[in-house]
Amino acid sequence: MENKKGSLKEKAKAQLAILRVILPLLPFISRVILLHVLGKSETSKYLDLKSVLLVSILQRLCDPPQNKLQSITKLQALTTRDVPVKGRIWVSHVAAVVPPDTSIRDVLIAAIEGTKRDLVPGSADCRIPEIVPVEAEWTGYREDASREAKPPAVTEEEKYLRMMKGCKSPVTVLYFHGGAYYLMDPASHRPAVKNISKLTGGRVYSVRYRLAPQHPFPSALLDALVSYFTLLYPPPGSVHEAVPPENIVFGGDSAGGNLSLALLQTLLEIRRQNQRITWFHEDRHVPLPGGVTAISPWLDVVQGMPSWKRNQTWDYLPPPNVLDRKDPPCAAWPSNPPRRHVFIDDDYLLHPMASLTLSKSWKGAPPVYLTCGWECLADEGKWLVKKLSHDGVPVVFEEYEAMPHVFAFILTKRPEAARCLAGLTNFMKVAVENPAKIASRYTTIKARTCEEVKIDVDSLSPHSQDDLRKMAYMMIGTDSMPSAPIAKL
Ligand SMILES: *[C@@H]1O[C@H](CO)[C@@H](O)[C@H](O)[C@H]1NC(C)=O
Ligand SMILES: *[C@@H]1O[C@H](CO)[C@@H](O)[C@H](O)[C@H]1NC(C)=O
Ligand SMILES: CC(=O)N[C@H]1CO[C@H](CO)[C@@H](O)[C@@H]1O
Repeated sequence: MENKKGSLKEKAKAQLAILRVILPLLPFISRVILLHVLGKSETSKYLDLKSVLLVSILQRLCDPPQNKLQSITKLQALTTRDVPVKGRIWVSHVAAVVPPDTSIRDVLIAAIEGTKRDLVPGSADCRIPEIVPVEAEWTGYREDASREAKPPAVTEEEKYLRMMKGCKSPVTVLYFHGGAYYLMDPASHRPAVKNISKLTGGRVYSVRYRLAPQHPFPSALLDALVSYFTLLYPPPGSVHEAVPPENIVFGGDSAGGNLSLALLQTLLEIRRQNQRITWFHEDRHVPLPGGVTAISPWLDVVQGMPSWKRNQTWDYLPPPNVLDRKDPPCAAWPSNPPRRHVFIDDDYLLHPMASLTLSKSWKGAPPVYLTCGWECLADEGKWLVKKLSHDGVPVVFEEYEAMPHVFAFILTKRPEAARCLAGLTNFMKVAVENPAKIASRYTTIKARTCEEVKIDVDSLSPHSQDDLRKMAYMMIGTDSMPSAPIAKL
C-alpha cells in the first residue's frame, strides 16, 4: 500500500515536470499542429502528427534560447539519473577489474599516435587517462516477467546466471549509448538495449564509459577497449566466461556509434602495428569482433558537413554547437585549462581518430551495419559507408526517408522504427551465426510503407577526403591548411 502510494506520487511528480516543460511551448505546439493539419509543413507528407510534434518539441528542447540554457552539470545530472529496473529485462551490474599492468593503455596511446603520423602535422601529445574499473550492465530479455516486475532480490551474479538461462543465441553485443559524449547512461538506454537483446535472442554488455567534459578524449575509448578485453579475457572474479571474438558485435547510437567505430579503427591500427597486450600477466593477441553496427553515428567531430544545414527541417539536433559552447558556467565547464570542444583537446580536433571521416583505412574490418535518417549527421555516415566499401569492407547501409536522429529509439511506434530495429538485430545475428551470408547492400527505406529502394554506393557522397578536411578546417576557423599527404578515396 505504502509502496503504491509512493509510486503514484512519483508518477504525479513526473507528469508535473513534463507539464512544466510543455506549457511554455503551447503556442509553438499549436502552430505545428495547425501547419500539419493543413498539410502546409514539409514533414506532413511523411510523418503522422504525433511524430511531427515529438520531433518539433525535441528540436525546441535541444536548442533553447540563451536565457534558458542549462549548465552541463545540470544536464548530466538529469540524463544520467539511475532509474529502477522494471519489467521484462535482466540487468546485472558489473565493474571491470583494473589490470595490474598498463599495457592496454600504452598500446592504445601507440595506436592513437600511429594513426596520426602521416595525416596531421605537429606533435601534440595525447593525454594519458587513468585505467579505471569501467562499469557495465549485462542486459538480457526476461521473457516470463510481467511489465511491472521488479528484479528478484538476488546477487548480481545470480541475475547474470538467470539472464543466461534465457539467452537463445551466442550474440553478445558490446553496446555504447549515445549522448554527445557528455550525457546519458546505460540506464537511459535500457528500453532500447532490452529490445536489442529480445530481437537477437542474445545478451548485451552496455558500458558506462566515462563522460566528457570531465574525462576528455581518449578516456571513453580506453574504457571501450578495456570493456572489449574484459569480454574476451575475463579478469579473475568475472561473472562471465571468455566470449569468442566472433560472437561479439559492437553497437551504439550517435556518439556511441562513433565509439563503436572508433574502437574498430583502434583495433585495426593495433593490428597494423602488430601489437599484443599484456593483460593480467598474459600476453594476449587483439582479435576483431564478428561485426560492428552504428545507428546515426556522429563521425565528424566539428560538424562541418552540408547535411547539418540541409536536414535541419527533419531533425531535432540543434545547429552545430560543439565548438566554443555558450553554456552557463558550472563545475564541469569551461574546463581548466579551457578548450574549445567539450571532449577533445584543441590540438586533437583534426586527429583521424577524433574525426573518423579522416581515418586512413578500414581494410580488413569485419562486416559493418550503418543506418541513418534524413538527419544532420547523414552526410558523415554516408561518406563513411562509401569509404568502407572502397576499402573492401562488407557494409549494410539503410537510410530512412524523413526520419530524425536515432529515430528507432524515439519514434518507437512507427513502422520505420520496427523495420530499423529488425534490420539492425538481423545483421547482428547473421554476423555471428552465419557471417558468410553477409553481402553489401545499400538501401533507402521509404517513409510509411517501408518500401526498399537500392542505391548505388558511389552516389552516397560527392566529397573527397580532401573536401572533408577543408570543411573541418573551415569549422575550426583556421586557414593554416596543412600540406600533409592525405589518403584519397
Ligand atoms: C521496444 O519494442 C517494443 C515492442 O516489442 C515497443 O513497444 C517499444 O516501444 C520498443 N522500445 C524502444 C525504446 O525501442
Ligand atoms: C569518436 O570517438 C573517438 C574516440 O573516443 C573520439 O576521439 C572522437 O572525437 C569521436 N568523434 C566524434 C565525432 O564524436
Ligand atoms: C529532404 C532532404 O534534403 N534530405 C536530405 C538529408 O541529407 C541527406 C544527406 O545529404 C540527403 O541525401 C537527403 O536528401
